[in-house]
Order: sequence, then C-alpha cells, then structure tokens
Amino acid sequence: MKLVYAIVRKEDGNAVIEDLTRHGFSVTKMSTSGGFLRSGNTTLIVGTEDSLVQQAIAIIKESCGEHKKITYNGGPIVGAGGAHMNYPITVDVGGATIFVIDVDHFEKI
Ligand code: 2BA
Repeated sequence: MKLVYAIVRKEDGNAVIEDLTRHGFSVTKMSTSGGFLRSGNTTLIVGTEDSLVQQAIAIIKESCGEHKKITYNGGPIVGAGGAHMNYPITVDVGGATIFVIDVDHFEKI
C-alpha cells in the first residue's frame, strides 16, 4: 500500500477531491501553507493500493492542469536607509507536487 501526498493550489483542491472520490479513492484534505510564498495551499492524502497509484496521479494531473509561471510581488526587503521595498519574483504555480511513500501498516478499527 502507498500514501500519495499531493500539494495543490487551494483553488484546485475541491475539484481534485471530487474527481478522486468519484473514481473510488478515499481522500483526506489538509489546509496547508507553502513555505516560500507563505500562502495557503491544500495537501491531499490518498491511501491506496500500489496498482492504483498511477491512476490517482493521472486524476490529480487532469484536475490541476500544468504548472505555469506567474510574477509574484515578493519581499519586502529592507533597502538603504531602512526603507521597505517589494521586489517581483517569477514562480511556477498550478499543477501539483506529489510524494508517494510506502505504508508499513494499515488498519481501520
Ligand atoms: P511554496 O513553498 O509556497 O512554493 C510556491 C512556488 O514557489 C513553488 O511551486 C516554486 O515554483 C517556487 N519556489 C518554492 N521554493 C522556492 C525557492 N526556494 N526558490 C525559488 N522558488 C521557489 P511548486 O514547486 O509547485 O510548489 C508548490 C508548493 O508545494 C510549495 O509552496 C510547497 O508548499 C510544496 N512543495 C513543493 N516542493 C516541496 C518539497 N520538496 N517539500 C515539501 N513541500 C514542497
């Protein structure tokens, strides 16, 4: 058995959950925040058989779409004389960051 962790955009979370549950997967949703942008995202946990992992990933990909680049107003940084300035940075958003880990033991009581 495997645990699939999928970090997706908050806006994509519900659609991914709907698609996964419609295909028979059990999903736990966690409200999380990215360490870089410090904004909310959604982490989904799916426990499933090894043979179904690729199907789960395909469903997540289909729902989230591809990564795309956005320019984000990062910062603030402290400039000369102590002035606070924002600076733009370009990051990839969308898509999903997926980790698949082995499950040693699983039971429901
Ligand atoms: P954040 O940490 O808020 O990162 C948002 C996006 O900013 C990332 O998108 C990436 O394009 C960029 N980014 C992140 N760290 C960076 C850095 N040190 N320098 C430059 N750019 C950076 P994604 O890679 O799609 O990640 C989306 C979210 O997935 C992340 O939100 C984080 O919550 C999670 N994540 C991604 N990789 C991870 C990892 N290796 N371990 C744990 N969480 C991860």
